[in-house]
Amino acid sequence: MRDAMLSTDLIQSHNAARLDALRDEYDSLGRSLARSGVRIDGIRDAVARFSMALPSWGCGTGGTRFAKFPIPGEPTCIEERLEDCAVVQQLCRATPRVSLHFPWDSSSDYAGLREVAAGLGLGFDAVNSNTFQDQPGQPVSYRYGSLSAADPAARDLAVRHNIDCIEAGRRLGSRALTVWVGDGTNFPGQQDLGASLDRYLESMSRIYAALPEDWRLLIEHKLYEPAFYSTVVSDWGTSILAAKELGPKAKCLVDLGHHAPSVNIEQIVARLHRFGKLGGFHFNDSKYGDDDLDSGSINPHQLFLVFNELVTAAETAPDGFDPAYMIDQSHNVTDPIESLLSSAEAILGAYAKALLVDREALRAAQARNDAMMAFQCLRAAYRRDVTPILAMARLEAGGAIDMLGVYRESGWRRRKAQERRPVALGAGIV
Ligand SMILES: [Mn+2]
Repeated sequence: MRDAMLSTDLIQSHNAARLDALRDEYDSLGRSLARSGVRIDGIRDAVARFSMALPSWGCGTGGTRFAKFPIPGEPTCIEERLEDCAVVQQLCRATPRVSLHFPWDSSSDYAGLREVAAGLGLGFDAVNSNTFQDQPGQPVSYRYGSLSAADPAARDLAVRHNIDCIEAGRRLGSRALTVWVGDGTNFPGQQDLGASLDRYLESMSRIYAALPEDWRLLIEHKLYEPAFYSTVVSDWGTSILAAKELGPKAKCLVDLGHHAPSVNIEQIVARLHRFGKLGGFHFNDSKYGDDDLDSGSINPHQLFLVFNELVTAAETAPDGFDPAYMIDQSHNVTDPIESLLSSAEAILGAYAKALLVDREALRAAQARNDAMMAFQCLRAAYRRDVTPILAMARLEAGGAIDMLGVYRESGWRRRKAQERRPVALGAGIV
């Protein structure tokens, strides 16, 4: 990294004061795991290899559709959003890529932006299109839909925008386009439910045709919102059917908050993998029907069970297993950098626990229909406190043992509040 965002001296002195305690806790956990036949260094190394993307838009306060409450010093442009992502990466070392959203992150010089990011130690992950809101001066509105709109001019505009996103992504070094549309209806009878899906598929096939050879098209579904009666791509069933219809480069993206409450998401993950269509994840958490809360803040057990399926899937993947992982949440009451750090830790923790599952014992218990011992295999792994493993992986990669402690002491946000122009109040973007 050419330009470290935070003082490396600060990180080193913070780490030095915490190193003995970490070693003690890591060694103690290592002895305990060894008694179960697990090598702690192997888990640490696997955690160190895991990475996820940061959403550029997650660096600002999100708000809800009612309002947004900006904080002083939040980023106001793509370059400042990249700076904040670099702070997260510098401290946690598990978020080396950024996912951009167009036109929010539009630039006249994507090659230049790629260089700026590289200078900050960052690359780019999937690019995201936006046809769920109109832009100033837009010739035709998405009010009644975009890729599935009845108006062919709205569909053309939405397809064109997605192809522009691919072009921008190509220059940034991305290799995937994520498409989510808010298209749907608020009234029974408002649209023909079959015809609107046909129009969506026809538009998506035009986007698919523009994909470079080594790209993936990630289809994101969402049960409802902003449409409250019917949504065109509402569930994983629609998503996998669309992905199969479009071709091998089309895969399904699972956003943890985009399901009905009580849906078994880990089973969906297993199903999508079984049919070769598991393409990516958006991590967040949900209490009711939202997709905004910090990863692992409400139901960390569900996150663990999702990772349990991912670890199983990685073991059985015939030709590599490489889903696009990204954090996708809305920060309304916290400093976004702190939420992203805390969420990255929750995600890595769920992964580390899933790696601790004794899969041989699990398969044996499943084969003899021993429900209790099969469950105990998962429970034993879930009960472990893996924080020393995560901290050790971070430390060895140059990150901070106590990420939030360093961040607060650095005064980053206070400094940025002096330098950056204030963000206007206004309606939130979810
Ligand atoms: Mn999402």
